[in-house]
Amino acid sequence: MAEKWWQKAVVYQIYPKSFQDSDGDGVGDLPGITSRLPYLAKLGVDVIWLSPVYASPMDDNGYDISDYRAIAPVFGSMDDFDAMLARAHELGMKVVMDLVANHSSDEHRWFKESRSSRTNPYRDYYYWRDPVDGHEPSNMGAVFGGSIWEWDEMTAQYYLHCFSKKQPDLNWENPRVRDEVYDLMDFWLAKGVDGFRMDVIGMIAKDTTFPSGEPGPTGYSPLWPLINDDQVHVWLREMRERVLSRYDTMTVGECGGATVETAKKYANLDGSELSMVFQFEHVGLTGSPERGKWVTDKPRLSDLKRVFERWETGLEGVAWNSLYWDNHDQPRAVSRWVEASEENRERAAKMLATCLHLMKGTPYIYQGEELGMTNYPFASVEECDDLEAHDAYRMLTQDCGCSHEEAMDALREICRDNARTPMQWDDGPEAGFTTGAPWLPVNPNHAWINAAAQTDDADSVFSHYRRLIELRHESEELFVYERRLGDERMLVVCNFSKREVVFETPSRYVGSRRLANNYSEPAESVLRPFECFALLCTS
Ligand code: TEU
Repeated sequence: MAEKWWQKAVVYQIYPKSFQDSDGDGVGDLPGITSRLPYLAKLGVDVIWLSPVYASPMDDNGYDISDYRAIAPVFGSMDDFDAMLARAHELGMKVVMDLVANHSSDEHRWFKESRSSRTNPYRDYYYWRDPVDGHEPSNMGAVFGGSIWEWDEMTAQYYLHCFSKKQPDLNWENPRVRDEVYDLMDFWLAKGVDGFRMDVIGMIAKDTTFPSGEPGPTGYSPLWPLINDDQVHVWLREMRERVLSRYDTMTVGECGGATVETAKKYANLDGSELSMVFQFEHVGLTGSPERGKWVTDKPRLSDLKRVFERWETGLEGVAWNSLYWDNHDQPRAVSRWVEASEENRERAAKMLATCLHLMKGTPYIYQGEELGMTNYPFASVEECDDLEAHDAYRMLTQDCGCSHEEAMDALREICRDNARTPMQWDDGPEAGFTTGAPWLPVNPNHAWINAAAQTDDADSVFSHYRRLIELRHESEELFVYERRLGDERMLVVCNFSKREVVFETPSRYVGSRRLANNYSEPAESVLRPFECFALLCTS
């Protein structure tokens, strides 16, 4: 099966709120992103994954969408989006958007209609249920705390929300909901967007009997048994047939519960569903039944190796892996996966990059990971913005009996705000991110961890990522083979690209006879555009 473009690509995730502010309001925006695209082109990435920029009340920083076809004014205008997309394409980079279709905002027109009356045509766009014995219909807990059910006085029923109560779940059982989603996907693809990262797409199919389970320390039962792992594939195949099949897209599904077996369906190389999935086995290696992910343990290397070994061999030849250490929901890679002092931080960051980028699959770089950016030293939960962090602090101190410091240790280790502090561009005020007051504090270590200090330093973390990306591309651009006859060996090297490509001559051929070359002088360690030569030696 011919390789797809996204199998050779490296993806860079931008969290718009924290990437680059252009108007001094302290919040990143689309013109800011556009101004930094040359930086990404220098890094060499092929695809940008843009976290949501749609209209939103920002209860969950844009993962609560109130209009799927409008840009949030804080990020700019649709013209700003179009300019960013055009510039990215000019620089040879594709752009995939974040499709958040498991739920909308409670401020979306659909939900306002749905909650207005039990007979409203939009009522079944969401899940509404009567009380059971005067209580919530079931005892499952939401990801951001409390019940998955919220009482709505207007029509005296509960509505379902697996995340915050401002994120009501869309009812995918309703074909009109699916039609709406496919239409909005078409809207963005027709604008030239190159695909989607699909937020919690593994959760769109649910056990609509809404069972209860064994309550945990919070008094609620775990959410995950709600997921219907079979039906989701039916709807993804329908999505493929109705929309995706008409475009050359890359799609990556966030599938927290995916296993190697289900990923063979989600990410099958036959193109029937998605290009790839984000699985959560490695990022879920730490945690406890009582505290969930809010622990300070480091993952064991033996466990980490086992996870990647299983996914690399398990999908080989059948489906395609994504490869990632962090994203906007995870702590910073170099703070999370190793115990690195500042003295070893850069070395550790390069090691993590090398380990991940040379595996088989599509690697993802989260903004700032290429600089070795670290977690933030949050002193109090008030310094955190994320609704999940605030819920976690309450759960740890009230349900788990943790002290303030124990709770803060957990937040400093694992909270999502670690990844959301502003991008560190230089050692100047607010790290060059904004001329105003940043929405989240800039890490003080921007004084020495910043892009300006690294982009022209061959030994920097940035340059290491750049070489790894080149390496991935080179393997797509070099045609190298060796022939043997008795003691004689001939190495034939051909650069099929117009780019300079790093190439180290194998030691046995150093100093050997050079023939069939198309440049007069031998290459040092870089092949020039379309360079070819053969080396002849007697072993
Ligand atoms: O995250 C889904 C998800 O897995 C969440 O449970 C999240 O990872 C959380 O931190 C786990 O403790 C997606 C988005 O990536 C996230 O930013 C949103 O908050 C969430 O869905 C709701 O849209």
